[in-house]
This record gives sequence, C-alpha cells and structure tokens, in this order.
Amino acid sequence: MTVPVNVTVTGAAGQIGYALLFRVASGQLLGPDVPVRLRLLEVPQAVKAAEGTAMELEDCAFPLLAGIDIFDDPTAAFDGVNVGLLVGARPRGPGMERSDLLAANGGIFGPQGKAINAGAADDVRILVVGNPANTNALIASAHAPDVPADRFNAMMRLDHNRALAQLALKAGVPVRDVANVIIWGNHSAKQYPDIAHAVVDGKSAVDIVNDDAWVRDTFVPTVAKRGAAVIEARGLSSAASAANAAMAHVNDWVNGTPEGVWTSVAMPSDGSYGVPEGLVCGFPARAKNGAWEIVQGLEIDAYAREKIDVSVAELIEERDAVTELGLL
Ligand code: NAX
Repeated sequence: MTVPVNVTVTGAAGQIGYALLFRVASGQLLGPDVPVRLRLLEVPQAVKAAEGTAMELEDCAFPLLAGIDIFDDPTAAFDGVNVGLLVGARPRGPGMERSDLLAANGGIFGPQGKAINAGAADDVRILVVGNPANTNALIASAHAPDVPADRFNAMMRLDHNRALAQLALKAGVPVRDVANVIIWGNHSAKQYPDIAHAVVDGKSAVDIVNDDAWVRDTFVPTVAKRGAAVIEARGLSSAASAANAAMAHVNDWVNGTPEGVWTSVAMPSDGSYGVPEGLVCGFPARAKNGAWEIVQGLEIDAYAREKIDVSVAELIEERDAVTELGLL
C-alpha cells in the first residue's frame, strides 16, 4: 500500500475541524487512492473533545484512514507533515484591539511555523484558514526559513465560491456554468471580488449581467460581508462551507486546476499586479505539477485598481503592525 500522507489539522476540536476531518479521512482531500494519517493539534483544554472526534472517525471505518494521533504540542504535531491545515486561531474577543488580535495569533502561528520548519516533509504544503489568515500565513512562513515561502497559502477559496454562487444566481444559471471570478487582496471585508474576467456559459459575465450598479453595490458587498451574514443568520460562523473550501483548495494545489479555469489563492506576492513582494495576497491562480502560478496579464481597470489597492493597503498595515510587535 502507498505510504500514507501526513495531514496535520490544527483547531481539530472546533466547528470547522468537525466539518473537515471526516472528509479528509474519507479521501476527498487528496484523492480516492491516497491513504492519510491524521495528526490533530489542539490546546490542552480541547484535547478531550478532539479525542471524541477521533473516536467518531474510527467509528466510520474509513478504508483510507491509516491512523489518528492527537497532540497539544506543535513540534510533535507537525513532525513529518505533508499537508497542514491551520484552522485553530484566536478569535477577536470583546474589547480586543486589532493589535491584541494580531499579537495573540502571532503567539500561535510563530511557534507553529517554527515547528513546521523543524519537522515538515520536503513536499509540505500549508493552508492557513484561521483568521487573520493572510497575516497568520506570513508569520508562520517567516518562522520557517527552510521551507519555500510559496508553500504557505491563506484561504480565499470560500470567498471565491461565494462569488461564483452569487454570480450564478444573478445570471440564472447553475454554478457549474460560472468560472474565473477573482478575489483580490485580504480575506477580510476589504477584499475585492472581481467579475471583470469571469465567464458565464463561456461568455463574458460582465456582458451577461450587464448591470454595473448590481456588481458594485450588491455583488461586491454581498460576497465581502457574507461571513457576517452567515453569523447573523446561524448564530455561528461559516463552518461546513469553510471546510469545503479548504478541501477544494488543497485538492487543486496537489492535483491541478481544470484546464482553462482558475481559482483564488492567497500566496506570497512575487510583485505581480503591483502587489509588494512577500505580502500574502489573494490572486487568480492555476495549479500545475503541484505548484500555483499567478494568472498573468489580466487587464485591471481604474475601479479595480482602486479596490485592489485598498485591500493591499490593509495587508501592508497588518504586516507593519506584526513587524512592530516583533512577530516577523
Ligand atoms: P472554533 O472556535 O469552533 O474552533 C477553533 C479551534 O481552534 C478550537 O477548538 C480551539 O481550541 C482551537 N485552537 C485555538 N488555538 C489553538 C492552537 N494554538 N493550536 C491548536 N488549536 C487551537 O472556530 P472555527 O469556527 O472552527 O474557525 C476557526 C478559524 O477559521 C477562525 O479563526 C475563523 O475566523 C476562521 N475562518 C476562516 C475562514 C476563511 O475563509 N479563511 C472562513 C471561516 C472561518 O471564519
């Protein structure tokens, strides 16, 4: 049998963890022929809950699940990691300033980066889901100097999927007929969901929709604020949709994006589209041979430029704040 792939999931006892782990164990992350060994990382007070989830995973008798280990120590959890899903993070509490939030998460993602540097497999791929995801990925990567920076991604795929769904609803077509939206910038309310290059049934989405006011005043804020709308309705933040997006992100990264289609990925900028080098920023990207390539040469009009710049400015602010805190 093939050697199992080590998948480390942090925040394993949380709600995204619960929506994610059963799908990973069933083979949906990497493919139906790839056995996985789960390595779950939690804070000590949540280890018992993670053990409960592990019992349920065992009870599924997944043929591809080669084992489950639970840790409260990042060095052990990331030893031998091939795929890391970094979900656990410190949420913003009442009265918490943004700098407190960045500092608290720096205290999580710095040590996790160090642990990845110490123990990861050569082919390691890390997807950061825990917020503020882009800057958490930057911090983790900065603490893993021996791992190529492009192995650290932050998740824009949920925003991407939300944009596909809203566009399909507007166009009155099934979501499978819609492709090539882009989420630029930060995974925050300042992201820029862009349909300028999207297609509906192979035709320009802008022409099909033919309604600039809808795009600017409805589509963009609906996608950017969808997380808050889900919290308002459900009383809890997005979990199954976030887990679904993480699955799709890693599956595409490893197995490649379909021909002619791109997705949205936050990865370290190489200077493309005027984004300062090194910022972990949302770009349109295709995966080939296990690596992402930023889609080049797309025309950016003045409106898009302004929206992208606003989001990038927020990423720069976050980077400057964590630099000042000594977290990079
Ligand atoms: P939960 O609060 O349900 O679970 C988080 C889990 O992480 C908890 O079990 C906690 O004990 C654990 N944890 C905290 N610190 C840890 C550490 N140092 N090591 C290991 N585990 C640790 O949150 P959940 O709803 O699962 O969301 C997790 C994260 O995803 C949050 O930061 C959330 O903001 C973020 N999200 C990101 C999204 C994205 O698109 N990038 C969308 C969904 C979600 O909002």
